[in-house]
Amino acid sequence: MTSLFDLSGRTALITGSARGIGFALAEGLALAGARVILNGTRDDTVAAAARRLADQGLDARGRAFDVTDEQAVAAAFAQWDHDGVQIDIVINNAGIQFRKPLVELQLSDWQRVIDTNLTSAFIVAREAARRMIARGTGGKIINIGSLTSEAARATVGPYTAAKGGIKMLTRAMSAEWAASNIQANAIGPGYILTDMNQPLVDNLTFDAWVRSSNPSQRWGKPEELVGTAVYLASAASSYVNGQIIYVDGGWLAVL
Ligand code: GCO
Repeated sequence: MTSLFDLSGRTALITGSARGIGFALAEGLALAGARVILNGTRDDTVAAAARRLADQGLDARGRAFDVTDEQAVAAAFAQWDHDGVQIDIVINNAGIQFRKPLVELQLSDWQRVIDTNLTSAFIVAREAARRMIARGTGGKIINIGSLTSEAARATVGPYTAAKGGIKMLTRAMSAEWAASNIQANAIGPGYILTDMNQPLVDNLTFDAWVRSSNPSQRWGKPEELVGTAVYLASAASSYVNGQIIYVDGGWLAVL
C-alpha cells in the first residue's frame, strides 16, 4: 500500500518554498522519497531552506528564480536539462497577497498579483509539461488554489480572480495533457497559519471569524496539506485529473 504513495526516484520542483506552505510541501514530498528542488526569489533564503531539509538527511537543493519571468524560468529548466535533472512533479505554490478595495486598486498592483499567483503557474508548468510530453514519461502538476477559487471576500479582488483562474487553468492543463499521462490537479488550502496570513491572525476580529465560520473551529497548519500533495504527486492519483481538492477543515461545506 505504501508504494502507491512512494515518491522515490522522482524529482519535484516546488515554487515559493523558502517558507510557509511551499516549505511544508517540499519537506513532505522529500519525506515521501522525492528529491526536491526549492525555489524562491532570493538565493540566500532558498539556500537556507534547502539546507534545513538536507540537514535532516533529505535530498534537497535550491534554485532561486522569479516565476513570473519567462526567461528566468526557461533558463532554470535549460540548466536542469544540461545537468540531466528531470522534473517529474511541479507544485505551483508561489503566491502573494495584496489587500485593497477594488475601487482603490492600481492596475500595476492588480497585474503583479495576477502574474505571481496565476501566470507563473502557466509559465512554470509549460516548461515542465513540454519536457514530460517529449520524454513520454508523464508527470504531475499540482497548482495551489485557495478558498478564493470558490468564494470571494472583500479587499482581495486580484487574489480571488487569480485563484479562480487557477481552478480553470488546472482543468485546461488536464484537457491538453491527460493523454500524455500528466495529471494536473489543484489543492485549495483553507485558512492556514503562514507568514502571509499573519496580519489576519493578528487581527482579533478576523481570527474570531475564521474560528467561528469553520466547523473545525481553528486555523490549519501547513503540514496538514502534505497528505493531499503526496497523494496528488504519487501513483495513487494516476486517474485523477483536473480536480481541486479543498483542504479547509470543512469551511466550504458550511458556506
Ligand atoms: C485572505 C488570505 C488568503 C486566505 C487563503 C484562503 O486575505 O483571505 O490572505 O490568503 O488565507 O487563500 O484559502
